[in-house]
This record gives sequence, structure tokens and C-alpha cells, in this order.
Amino acid sequence: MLMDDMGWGDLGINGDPARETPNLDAMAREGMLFTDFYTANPLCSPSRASLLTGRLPIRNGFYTDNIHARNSYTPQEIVGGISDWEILLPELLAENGYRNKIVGKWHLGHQKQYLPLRHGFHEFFGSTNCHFGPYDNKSRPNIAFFRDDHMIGRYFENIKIDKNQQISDLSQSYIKEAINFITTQSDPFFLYWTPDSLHAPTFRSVPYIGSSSRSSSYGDALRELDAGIGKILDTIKQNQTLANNTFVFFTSDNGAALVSTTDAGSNGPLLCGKQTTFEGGVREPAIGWWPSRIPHSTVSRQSATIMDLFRTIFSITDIPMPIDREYDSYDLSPVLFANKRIDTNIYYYRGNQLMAVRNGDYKSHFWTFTNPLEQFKTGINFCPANFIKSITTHALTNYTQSPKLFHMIRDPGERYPIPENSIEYKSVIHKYINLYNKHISNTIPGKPLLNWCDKAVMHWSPPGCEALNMCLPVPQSKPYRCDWPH
Ligand SMILES: [Ca+2]
Repeated sequence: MLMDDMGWGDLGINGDPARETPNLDAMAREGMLFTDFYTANPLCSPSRASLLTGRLPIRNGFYTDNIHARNSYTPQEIVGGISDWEILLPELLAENGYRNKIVGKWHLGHQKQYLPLRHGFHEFFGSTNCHFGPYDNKSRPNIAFFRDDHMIGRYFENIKIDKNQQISDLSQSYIKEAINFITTQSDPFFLYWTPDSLHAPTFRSVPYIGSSSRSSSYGDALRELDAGIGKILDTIKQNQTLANNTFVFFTSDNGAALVSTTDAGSNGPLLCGKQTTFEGGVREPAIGWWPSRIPHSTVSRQSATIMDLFRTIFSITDIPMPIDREYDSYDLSPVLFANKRIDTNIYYYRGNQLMAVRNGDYKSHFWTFTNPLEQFKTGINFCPANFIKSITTHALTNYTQSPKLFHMIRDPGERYPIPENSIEYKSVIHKYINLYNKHISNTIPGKPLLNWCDKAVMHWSPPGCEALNMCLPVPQSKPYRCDWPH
């Protein structure tokens, strides 16, 4: 279960005072809460590509080198998408008898060759892109919505979203689709459930309007998804075989998008939000659930990432991993099933640049950046109410000669850099410099897939448009280098 832009601090059990995620809190009581769980990137597409490949974006190609250290993703004019060479989690599971379904947002490319059914999924209900729009179908087409390998409509046309009132039944459709899939499988299955109602502009269905104490569409949408997660877990619990044999993991693709102000979640005490490699951009709410195997009501401070789910799932299912490529994935079985701690390195990337490294209790920043000053002055702020001198910088700042060091247990909010003349700094910094240098010299970057854009590849005539009489004329192809503003 992968949320979109949900923040660490949104989870009641992580300390949100209103505690409006009762079902997720119950899930954590029945399983293991991860306090130090990370995504692979502070943006949707790269983190999703990493979840499904077990590899950092720098390896699987979900980055740009058009500009140094800039975030990139898959808008509808992107030419690139997931490479055929990558072996996705569902591909390996399918080879071993699993039935795989994705419900929600794909975001690994929308051209025909990138669709989920070409990459290991048997079923798809959702969209390849964010629910942006509406558009005029002349300068930009409305985004297609898919059932399996063909479109069944477009956002704002057949798939209704009332953008002004922030209302849609889409999350309810996703909940029903998940429950229907779970209850009709005879073979082992993998469900990738990834609703996007928490991504601005957020939306919720009518019964949830005003249901949250935040009195925001985001808060209502969170209540709706929390209730849906409760229903999905109940479906599993009602069938003894399913309950004994189903591993469920809950997390989010990146931190709360604080830039969206009132239409965003909370990162609790963490610094900044989505788009940044500070903790608010990449540390996620996370829960592992498997009542017959994971000890109940446990809290793990293990630092781990979304990519670890890849190796963990193949360890649990006893399926061998490919040996012809590098992975950024640890087996979390000893953590999940015995509450042990393993030694892990966390690498924080922004585009083509390794920004920071965490190992154990310390995190070291080798580069810092929020967004360019001229953009910040227009009101785009990834760190509202957060200003840490020399840390939340509006220039890409190189600290490789004197890295910034934080203690993540004493100071998870990255407020107090450890002084460079202190005994503590001097005794630990070399370890992080070595990790940084070693990772860079050992990592062979994949070909960047998010460099090129072209209006001709937008959702003019997706597969299935003929049957619906919804094909739009495709403009002439004119590839250009995508502009990544931050
Ligand atoms: Ca996201």
C-alpha cells in the first residue's frame, strides 16, 4: 500500500495530535511500526521505479542530468519510461505463479511500451499519471484512465473529479477494486495498491467531506484512505488462509508536499518536505503487517528503504534474485520477524547528485539545496517555517570538504549540525566520507530516462481510444530537453 505525498507526521501513532488514522494505528498495533523508513527519492516517479526494481534511480535511470541535482518525474510530455532491461518485482513474481495487479497511479511512463501489463502486472485499474487537469484537449489532452492495457476514459470527462469542491469517488473505486481482487484470487497474488487522492489537488468522496478535524480536503482524504485500509485488512482477516499467508506493507512515495500549504500533509518534527533530501522529503510513515509472523505492537528504529521490500519479498517467497545487476536492497526478514537490527546505508539522491548518507544514528549532508532563490521569491517554498542557516540553502551548496553532520535520534529535525571542532564530529565523520566516496566510485549510473520531452507523446491517442471514439489528433513530434525547475 503506497500513499502519494503522505507525510510521516500524518500517522496518529507517529504523534499527530488529532489521531485521525485509527485503522493505520490499529495496523501498527497488530504489526511493526517503522520510525526510520525512507523512500528512494523525494518525488513520485523515481521512488516508484525504485520500489519496483529494488534499485536507486541513479541505476534504473529515473533521473535527469539536464541540470545538476534537479528533481524530475514523468509528466505527460515525458518521452522516457521504465526500461525493458529492468526486472520489476511483479515480473519475477509472475514467473513464480503470482497473479499481479496495480490499482492506482503507475507513473513509470505512459507510452504503450511502458504500461504495467508490459512489465509484469496482469491487471491494471488506474492511471499512468497524476490527476492533473482539466485540459482543453487542444493544447493538452486530458489524462487517460486505464483498465488493463487500454484506456476506459479520461480524468474530468469519464472519471469525475470536481476540482473546485475537491470531490471524487475515485478512492472508493480503488478500495472496491482491491477488495474484489483479494477475494477472487485462487493463486498467490501481489496487489500494489496506490491511491493518489493525497496528492494536490486532493479529493475525497461526499461522505467524508468535513470528516477531519483539520477541516481540509487533505485531512478528509486521509480519513477516507484510512477507512479503506481498515476494510482491506478486514477482508484479509476474515479468511483464515489469507490471514496466515499475507504480508502487507504500508508506506508513502515521498514526504508531505509542504509547498501545497493547506492541501498538504504533515511531516511532524522533520525538516522541510517533498522535493528535498531533508528528512521531511524522504522519511515515510511505514508499517509491516503479518499477524501470524510479525510480532505485534513492535516498533523498529531500523533505518530501511522502500527498495528493501524488493529483496525482502523474494526472501519471504524463496525466489532467487537476479545476479546480473547491482541492487540497493536489504533483506528485512530478520527485522520483521525477529525485531533484529541490521547495518544499512541510506543514500539520499536529488537527480544525478548524491546529497547525503545515513548509517546508524548519524546522517551527513555533502550537498544541500531547497530550491533556487528566484523561485523561492515567487512563493514556492519547500520548507515553510523552517530556516536552518547553511542547511536549507537556496543554492546548491557543496559541503564535500566539510560535510554537515546530524544525530538522527537526538535531532531528527536536523536543527543542530554537530560542530566541526567537536570530538563527536571528529570521531565519526570519516566513516561517512568513506561511505560517500565509496558509493560514488562504485556506482555506475544508468542512462538518464527523464531528459527528453515531446508534446507528441501526450495522452492524445492512448491504446483503446478508438473503441471509445476519444482519439485526438497527434501533433508533429518535436523533442526538446525537459525543463526541471528545482
Ligand atoms: Ca508523490
